[in-house]
Amino acid sequence: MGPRGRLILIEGLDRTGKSTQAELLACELGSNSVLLKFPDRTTPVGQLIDDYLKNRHNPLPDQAIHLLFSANRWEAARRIESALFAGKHVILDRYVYSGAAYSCAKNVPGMDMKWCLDPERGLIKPDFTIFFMNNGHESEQRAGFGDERYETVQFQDRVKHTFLELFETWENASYRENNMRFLNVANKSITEVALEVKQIAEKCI
Ligand code: T5A
Ligand code: NA
Repeated sequence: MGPRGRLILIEGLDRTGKSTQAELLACELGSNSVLLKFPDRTTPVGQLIDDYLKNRHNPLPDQAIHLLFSANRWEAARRIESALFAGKHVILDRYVYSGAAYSCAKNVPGMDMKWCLDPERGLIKPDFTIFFMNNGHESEQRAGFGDERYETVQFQDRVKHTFLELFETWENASYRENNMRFLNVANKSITEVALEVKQIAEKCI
């Protein structure tokens, strides 16, 4: 059996170019890689999530949508593990950190960070996480911002804060130092970001 592949996560705020870059990285790595995007809107669970995000009047309780996002990752868990053990690199476009950060940022009583992270326990941990940030409110200028449920400037500010708190409290200093990179994508072209992502990924592979 050859070496296990690496699990590389691209995380970050809305409209920072995660999907664009995850696809470019998967292309770069070629047939030796698999790309998975969360939420995966193609599964039955993913279709419920898609409706919730697109329809602001969807009355699903916050707890229920949170668990659906998590279930959507569990649906893919075996696929991820078998790809890794077949020696393929797996690129993830969002994962458990998005799951906890968005739900927690809603400030719903009882849905604290621990509650939000509990359903994610047991999912395989990324070998490397690249977190996309920008300066303040650039995301709202990007195509499509505002189309979906969580895309307001105020909520995105809270999400950013919650992501940082999550990394600070739930990841140890060693993981933050050795297995994470915060990438400021502000005012950088798609090609510039792609080059940085490629360099980071090459080191971790
Ligand atoms: N969510 C998600 C949860 O609440 N819980 C969870 O567990 C998970 C997994 C949908 C929502 O669900 C929440 C988070 C979200 O609010 P999604 O399906 O990932 O999540 O969201 P998407 O609709 O895919 O959009 P994103 O906000 O994630 O956008 P991306 O992927 O960051 O950005 P991308 O690549 O689609 O680019 C957006 C636009 O910007 C342009 C692109 O061409 C595109 O038009 N662009 C650039 N323009 C200029 N310069 C650059 N460097 C650019 N890079 C991209
Ligand atoms: Na995306």
